[in-house]
Amino acid sequence: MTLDLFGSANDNARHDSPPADELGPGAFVLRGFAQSQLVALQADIDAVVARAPLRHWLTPGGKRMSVAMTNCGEVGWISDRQGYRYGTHDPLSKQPWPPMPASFVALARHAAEAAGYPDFRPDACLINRYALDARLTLHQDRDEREWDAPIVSVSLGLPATFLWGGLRRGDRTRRVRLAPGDVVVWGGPSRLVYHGIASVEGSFDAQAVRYNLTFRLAR
Ligand code: MD3
Ligand code: FE
Repeated sequence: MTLDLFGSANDNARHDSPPADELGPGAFVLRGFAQSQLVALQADIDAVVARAPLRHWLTPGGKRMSVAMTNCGEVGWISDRQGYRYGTHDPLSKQPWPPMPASFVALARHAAEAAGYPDFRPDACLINRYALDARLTLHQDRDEREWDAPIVSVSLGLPATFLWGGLRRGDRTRRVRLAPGDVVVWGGPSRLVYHGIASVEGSFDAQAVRYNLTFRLAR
């Protein structure tokens, strides 16, 4: 893959572009890609949450998820006893999900482009909030109709240990630290890789939390 952001070490030095790690085929960590936008992004998250509050979905098995979630965009990810799915309306308010803030749309598109996926137009943005005790067990993202489009993820707040596995649940996992401002783009052969969040790092601020935005083309 030939990408302007991922040139040689010399290129990076000359252009001062953020370093990128290839996690696997088609999956790239853009370290600090959203660093300069963290304050604006958090303000936009807070505005979405004011209209569509964070909530703990039930899994189809009836367990309360430890991660609190909400959505913006044309469709949002929902879980309840009936299963996992995307829907146009917030089941709590019965209103359509709030629109994606322009800052989200632009960031998702630019990050995808930097990783070699031009013209990414997500219709769904899942907002995840992790308190210190929250976890996301190993899973695949397969509720989307379109598996050719990448997924873009943006980390804010507390750092976390991300688990990066393989195409089978039992494949061994790598641990990757995701810090605020890191953006990860998963596409191609990595789109259906098993992944999760093992732990969130505490800090001196007992109130602090982690946020993650995931942008998807769901339908
Ligand atoms: C790899 N969220 O919402 S983002 C999720 O940090 C989810 O909140 C985690 O997994 C979080 O479904 C991880 C990274 C991520 C998202 C989607 C992926 C990694 C992925 C899809 C395929 C492969
Ligand atoms: Fe996921």
